Amino acid sequence: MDKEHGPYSKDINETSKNEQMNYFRMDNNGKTLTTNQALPLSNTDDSLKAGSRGPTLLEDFHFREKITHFDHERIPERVVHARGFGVHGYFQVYEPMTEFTKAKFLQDPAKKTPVFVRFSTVVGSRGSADTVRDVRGFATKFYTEDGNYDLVANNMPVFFIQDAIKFPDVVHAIKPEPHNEIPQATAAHDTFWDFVVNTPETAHMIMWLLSDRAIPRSYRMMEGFGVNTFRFVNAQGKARFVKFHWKPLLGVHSLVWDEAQKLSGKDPDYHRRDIWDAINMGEFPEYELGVQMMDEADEFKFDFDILDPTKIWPEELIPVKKIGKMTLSRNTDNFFAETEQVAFHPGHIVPGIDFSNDPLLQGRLFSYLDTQLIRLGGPNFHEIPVNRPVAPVHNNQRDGYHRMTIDRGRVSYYPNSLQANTPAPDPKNGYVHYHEKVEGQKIRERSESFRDHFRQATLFWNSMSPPEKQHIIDAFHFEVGSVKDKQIKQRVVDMFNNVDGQLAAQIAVGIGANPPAKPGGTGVTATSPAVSQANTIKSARTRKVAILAENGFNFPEITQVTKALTGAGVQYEIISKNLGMITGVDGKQLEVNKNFVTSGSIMYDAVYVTGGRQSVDSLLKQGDALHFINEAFKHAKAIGATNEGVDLLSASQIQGVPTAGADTSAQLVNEMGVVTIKNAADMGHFSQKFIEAISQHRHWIRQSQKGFVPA
Ligand code: HDE
Repeated sequence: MDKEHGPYSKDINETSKNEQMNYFRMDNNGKTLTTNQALPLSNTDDSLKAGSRGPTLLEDFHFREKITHFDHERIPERVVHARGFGVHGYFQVYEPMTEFTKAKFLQDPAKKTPVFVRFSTVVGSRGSADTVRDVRGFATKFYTEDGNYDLVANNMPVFFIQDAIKFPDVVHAIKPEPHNEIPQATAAHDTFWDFVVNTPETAHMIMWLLSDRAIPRSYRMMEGFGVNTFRFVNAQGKARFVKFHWKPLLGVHSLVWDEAQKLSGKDPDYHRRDIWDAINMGEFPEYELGVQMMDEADEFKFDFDILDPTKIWPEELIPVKKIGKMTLSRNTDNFFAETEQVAFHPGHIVPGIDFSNDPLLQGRLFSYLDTQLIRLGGPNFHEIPVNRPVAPVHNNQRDGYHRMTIDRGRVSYYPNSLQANTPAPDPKNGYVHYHEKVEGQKIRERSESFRDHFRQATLFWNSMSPPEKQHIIDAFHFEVGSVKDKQIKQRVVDMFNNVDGQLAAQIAVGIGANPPAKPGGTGVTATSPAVSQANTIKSARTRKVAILAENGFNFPEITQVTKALTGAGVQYEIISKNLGMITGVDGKQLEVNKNFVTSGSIMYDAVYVTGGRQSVDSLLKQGDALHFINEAFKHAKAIGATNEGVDLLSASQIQGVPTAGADTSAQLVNEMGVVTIKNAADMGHFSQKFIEAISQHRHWIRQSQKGFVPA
């Protein structure tokens, strides 16, 4: 930032957005209390009254200012994506993308472009829970030298509808029902499924929505998809169609439904807390930016329309080229100022990136600017610190609510001679819309090529691993099982019979509907392995282990294990009956992080029970400790126990899984993600296998072993 450009800068780098925001930061610590006019105040506890027991006087300007400001503290919440969480970071391209696009932030691998990302749920209101079944928003603002570029993405690659004119309908149908505002933050009610059965184009998206993708483990473990088809344009004016992807380096992982529901009560802030803590600990979330590119000549070579937002471009047909990496490295200072006021818009574009005729995208280009005008109170929302480009802004737009820029001079029009005809357009470097030839009849009609609604839904279904398929069926049972209208339920079965006959039959069983009269399907047998989470990156890094211990634990044993966990980037917390300190057999103490009342297995990726006779005997007497094990087992999480700790597993409902026996050998037993060892002083082998089990995320094999999953 320099004097000439004020809070703007020509030089965009990793810290330039942060420096710009320094112009607006305020520290109140140690300061005298003032009014908004900077009048120092002597009292803010008593209103001005006629006598200490008398009426309040209208003269009390401080009371009026304080209360009026408070009365106006809320702005309208976003009509969709109301609940969100924002973080700062930066983006770096891997190699110059000159061949494909002239976008400046995609040219120089040495350059770090600042970004702000807001993750969100779609349906719930601002105060709803993080872990509900829903699509997640994944919106990124790049503060580039050519101005702000917004990639306003979701964590699913397709959408409910093909044309933006239906957006108010789908949103009205999924939001709480209007007569009683029930239910909150869920699609599991009549109006939504009524819309679905009357709108077959939703079929593919419904498959994604009922899959594990809709209950992510973490914002750090989610993919992002631009959904709509865009264009890359290079300096020679050559264009290619492009789809954008974010690929998390930690892989794509999900919660299980039972866990997600419980978390909604125990920790409704689970996802925001997770990313907030990770960034504060220096475990910066990273995502690679991927692009699928298609020559314009290939536009009609596929059995789907590449402009149809209910279709993926299967990665096996059109590979994703990873072109750069985003690192999220800084939390916000103030939720309202940054996360609530950030304004995304797919029309915030830079030279080198352009639109396609995808009818959903075309409609989005209208909606986002419109919504910011009402939400942020006028046309100057681009001046709010988080929305300000870092690159300088010069134009003849003036005035309006909350204008902050003090434009100098007489000229606010173009052309002019009083200011040498500036600010002037730049025909060479300025944005030029791609010269696409467009002709057609004015018509309200859907293209024939948009008519196939089921083939890719079948492709998705075919691509799921057995546990993923089971989760989808369970989700149908819950969602459609919550619908009261019997006809709608039956029509769900009939609609999804178009996708797969077996799927429809299994849906029918759980919701009290008739199986399809004739097994249906599309005949598609292909799969797209890239859409299954079974094939994702597995890592124990940043996973969180609950360690159960009481007084009388074995200190050297627990320290060996915790050292190994830390070495692998795994976090842990000590859980005990009471908060405070616990004392080991040798008198050494450890601080308890959480007790059973303030925690639950659902908040962790794995559980470890450490040895020590007295500690384990005490745990054995606590239903909470046994519940911890049973629940973690049911949710398919890694469980580890050493020496006497194994006794707690034997007393739990998971006795069916082999654990280390009481004989004298220090044999390690590793079965279905349950890792145990007895009679061992060296925890090296155990720690290694336990960390491996954590990195597997979940051990679905337990679910396929009948009888192993406690009810
Ligand atoms: Fe949005 N969408 N959307 N959307 N969308 C909004 O803008 C809209 C669509 C997405 O964290 C709204 O500022 C229409 C697809 C995200 O602030 C609104 C259509 C995708 C966010 C709006 C769509 C998205 C929004 C509400 C066409 C994935 C949150 C508040 C049918 C690519 C951004 C706001 C944030 C927000 C309209 C469909 C992603 C009303 C008309 C497809 C991540 O303008």
